Amino acid sequence: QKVFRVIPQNDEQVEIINSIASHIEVDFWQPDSVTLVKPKMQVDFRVEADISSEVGELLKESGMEYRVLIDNLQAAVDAQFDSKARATGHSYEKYNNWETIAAWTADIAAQNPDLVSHSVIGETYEGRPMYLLKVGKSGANKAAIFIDCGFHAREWISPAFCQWFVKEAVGTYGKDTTMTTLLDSLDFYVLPVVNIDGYVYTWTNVSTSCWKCQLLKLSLNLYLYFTIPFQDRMWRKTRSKNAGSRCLGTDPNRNFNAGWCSIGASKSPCDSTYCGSEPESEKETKALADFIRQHLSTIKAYLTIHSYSQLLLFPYSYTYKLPSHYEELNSIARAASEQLSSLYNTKYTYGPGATTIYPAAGGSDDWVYDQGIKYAFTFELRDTGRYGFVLPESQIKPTCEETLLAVKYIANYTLKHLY
Ligand code: 0X9
Ligand code: ZN
Ligand code: ZN
Repeated sequence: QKVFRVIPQNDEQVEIINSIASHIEVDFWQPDSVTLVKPKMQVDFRVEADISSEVGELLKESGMEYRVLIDNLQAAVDAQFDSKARATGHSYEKYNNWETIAAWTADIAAQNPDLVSHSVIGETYEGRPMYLLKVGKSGANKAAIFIDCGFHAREWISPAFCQWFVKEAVGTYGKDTTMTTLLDSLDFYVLPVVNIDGYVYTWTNVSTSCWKCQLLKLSLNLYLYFTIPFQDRMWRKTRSKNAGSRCLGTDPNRNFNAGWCSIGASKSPCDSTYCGSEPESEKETKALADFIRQHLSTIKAYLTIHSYSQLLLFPYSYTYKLPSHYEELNSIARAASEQLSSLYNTKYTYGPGATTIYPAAGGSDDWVYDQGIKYAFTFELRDTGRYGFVLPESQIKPTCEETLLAVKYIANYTLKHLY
């Protein structure tokens, strides 16, 4: 399979991308759905290897310049496990499967009883407990910061960051003055994986040795409908059943009650940005929203970690209207991006979601902001498309270290500007 990057210059070229997507199986990486493609926008999508030359031809004929971003996705998927520390069990510099992450939440709490506690905020569609870690020195009525990871199943670097954050918190408390102050005065609620069922699904059949595709290739028609080998690793949504459809899952970041399904989201269950049957239709988003509603008086900042494209976004995404705290949010985002870049010179773009990435309703950041949590940010971590969702494990450490600087900046700012 290959990943293409094109920048359609006009509506006509957008139309061509639409027609390619309606004739063959195309997986949109950025934006996440064909309906979001607009002129002048950078578009990354994945197609099967055996039709990729035709796709290339077609793009060329229509005068669209393109780049092959990933020439061999299988090689990139294999290369994501390039960490030297290949031991079994948990590692902060590896992608850990759900079982390992679940065990880690219990272990880290047991090993740091004065700093970390462990609870369950709900259950996923498939019945997995949603573990939440509370990190901070115990104290009376502390303000809190909520951080979640793993909304979108294929964005593996995101859960890796939540684990990294907790490790750094417990490992540098009492050594790093900023971290010590933060944990003395604030609590961090860390939800390491929101969409656990989806995450588990991306771990199944990672290296399908493709006897199924061989069978399916016998019938070209069928083959175009089922892309067996990588679809699993590239899954985005939850895994819930949809009434009246064979397609599974809802996009959890289109499922919140913030301009729900009005823009940049799909009403059809087969799309990767399906908004669900109603706001909070998913058990996972409902559990998250319930927890936040119950802790509205203490939660002062909300950070949700996604990938990829190196962006720091804030409200709104469901409307082009600027949030009332635009100036403050923009300057926080600028300073946090500067902090992040200071380590490895990684360039981040920041701004309101609607203009910086694309308008898309039903996101958790917008919902939380409208609930009165002023400091609401979405991170889109590394990279800008070289590896996309299959970021090699060797980049976990640098990605998490630089992101930590931005997160500490926002946390410290929040602490100094409690409201
Ligand atoms: O589209 C999304 O949900 C996020 N990008 S991703 O590529 N990780 O899927 C961006 C979310 C920005 N915020 C809202 N749309 N509310
Ligand atoms: Zn995402
Ligand atoms: Zn460190």
